[in-house]
Amino acid sequence: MQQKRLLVTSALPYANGAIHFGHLAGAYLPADMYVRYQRLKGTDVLFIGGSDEHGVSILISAQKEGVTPKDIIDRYHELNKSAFERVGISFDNYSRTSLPIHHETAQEWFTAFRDQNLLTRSSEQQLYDPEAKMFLPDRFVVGTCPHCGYDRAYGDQCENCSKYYDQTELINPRSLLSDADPIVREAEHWHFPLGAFQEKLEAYVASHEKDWKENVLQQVRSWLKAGLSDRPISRDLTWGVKVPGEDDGKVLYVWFEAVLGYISSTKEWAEKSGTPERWREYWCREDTKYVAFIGKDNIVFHCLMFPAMLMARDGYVLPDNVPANEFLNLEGKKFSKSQGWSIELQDFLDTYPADPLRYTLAMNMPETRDSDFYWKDFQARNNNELADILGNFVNRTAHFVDKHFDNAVPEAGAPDTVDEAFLASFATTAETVASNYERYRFRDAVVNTMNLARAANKYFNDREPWKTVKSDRAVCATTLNCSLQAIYALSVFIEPVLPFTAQKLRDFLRLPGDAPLRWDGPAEYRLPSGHRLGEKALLFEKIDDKTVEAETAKLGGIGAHEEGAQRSHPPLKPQITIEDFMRIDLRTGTIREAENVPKSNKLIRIIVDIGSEQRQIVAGIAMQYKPEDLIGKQIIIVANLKPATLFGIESQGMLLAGSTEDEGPVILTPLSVLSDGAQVK
Ligand code: B3M
Ligand code: ZN
Repeated sequence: MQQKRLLVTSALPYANGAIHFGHLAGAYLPADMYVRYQRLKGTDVLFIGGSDEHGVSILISAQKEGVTPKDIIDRYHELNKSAFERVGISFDNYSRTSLPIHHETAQEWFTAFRDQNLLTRSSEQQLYDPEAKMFLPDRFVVGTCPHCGYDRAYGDQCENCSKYYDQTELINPRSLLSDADPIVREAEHWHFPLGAFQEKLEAYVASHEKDWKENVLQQVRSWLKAGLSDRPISRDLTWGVKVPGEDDGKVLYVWFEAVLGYISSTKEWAEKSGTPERWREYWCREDTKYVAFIGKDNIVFHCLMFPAMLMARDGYVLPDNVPANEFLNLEGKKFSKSQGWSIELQDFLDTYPADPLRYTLAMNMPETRDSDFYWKDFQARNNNELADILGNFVNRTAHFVDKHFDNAVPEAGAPDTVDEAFLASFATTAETVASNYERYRFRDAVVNTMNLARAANKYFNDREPWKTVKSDRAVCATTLNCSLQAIYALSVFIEPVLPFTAQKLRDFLRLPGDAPLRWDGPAEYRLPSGHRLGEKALLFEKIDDKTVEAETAKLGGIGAHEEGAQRSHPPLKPQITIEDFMRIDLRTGTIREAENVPKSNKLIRIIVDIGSEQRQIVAGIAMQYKPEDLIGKQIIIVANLKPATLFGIESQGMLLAGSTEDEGPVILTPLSVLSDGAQVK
């Protein structure tokens, strides 16, 4: 099937917080780069986004601040919309799920499913927080994983072993809303028969075995392997899209309606453009290709749940690809607003231009594994790459043409082989970079784009126009002509990653009306001799060490101490007696062996010598420690804990470690070495 048009969506961010670099690098920048590249290719492309304005997290943000959910979503929708604009994310439409058009769309889908007799209404057991007086959503309850014993597992999925389960299966569940013990209560809910789509979804995923990213396939396969089951699609809440035909107080589960937000945003776009039916072209035609950009935590909803819904409706396109990214961290640690370990986009853009940020994030895009933003790296990319290579080449050329050729394109003489090879490299760059974008390899695309700027700089140096201007003016004119052609080529190729700079280059070139703003322009078109150029603009300003040091020092500082931003520790447990404590047998022991537990990214198996015997312990510390660094360390263990089996390995005790929501676990060790087996009291 010949592809006629392209539909691109980016995850709809919850409108209860400001988007940060991590979000940008995950689902927005790659989508925007892809879309800008496709526009240059002449593809009919529509880029859809919007705010996700329902869900419990928004309700909770409102409760915390003592304002209405509407206050929250209005604030963050505007904030994020403008942040996206400032950083150049070129949505064709940025909608909101609180709009009537979305409520109607979501309700229409629900009703259609119900009328098809696809949905079932049945009661299920759910955890209820008697203090907060509400049923607990999966992400607001933690407990011990029923499969691997990890003790901070969420209500839907364990971060340690990646298994899925029902929240009522958690051992020792704790509510994150209050310190009350949750109780199990019955609630009636509508269910979508995801299980009935198992085979169709398997075939769908199998058909993308070659073109989907490995990280995506892995997650999806593990779901399919576990077997899909019916999913509740309603919730007992007051904030959300009302379930049609139900009393107040029942809303559609946020994920069920949020993915439909892509469709309602497209409808809104079609209405605004005066062609209200055109949304169907993008959603209901076989010759549309649909690509959904998301972060890794949204994979299941976009690769299984949403496709099943689209299949059930018939006649809708399915995502052709879901190029989910991993996470971006900040200077080696997770983004955490409450600890001040974050950089807000709006604040950043008040001081720095967008393009160097886009470039830095693209060069560190978490395409296959988690990656980091470092201020030092940002400075180096800006100064040594953008300013010293791209900026320098453009500046030198512009300056030279202005000084010696009256700021017009010099007439090219007969090009020699070097000139020819240089001009021919534009077509090669176009091809290489295009193939990177087509395969969602954003970092490679940018590396190969910059390689042309590198080659251009080298060309300028090798040709030494400052010498030929005196010795052979015709050769000099050819050099400058080719250099200006390269600036035109760059103005096209950098557009996806550096759109603001690309515009500056076009302004400088005062591109003639017939100059194609197209991906294959540089391979075909040449600026005519005698064409007058515009004024050269400063492209990149260097960032000094002091600035970077000050920015780095800010992290974890202000914000961390602001009101309401303190780290929230779990509440203290009820008092115990000394006798209670003495029942716990704590001993010192030295780690003799350590190895990663196969197939787990969190667990390490250690052998600890506690004097009288050796103990095997499985501990969730693999993200923080390498096995080889543990050997020989003296630690403290709970020696009389009933053994438990984790990943098929018996764990005979527990080591002591401290942690918070964002730090650790950090292993606790004696201040000076004792003999092994010493009692700890
Ligand atoms: N708002 C979750 C998130 O931001 C959610 C994405 C919806 S995409 C339809 O991670
Ligand atoms: Zn687990």
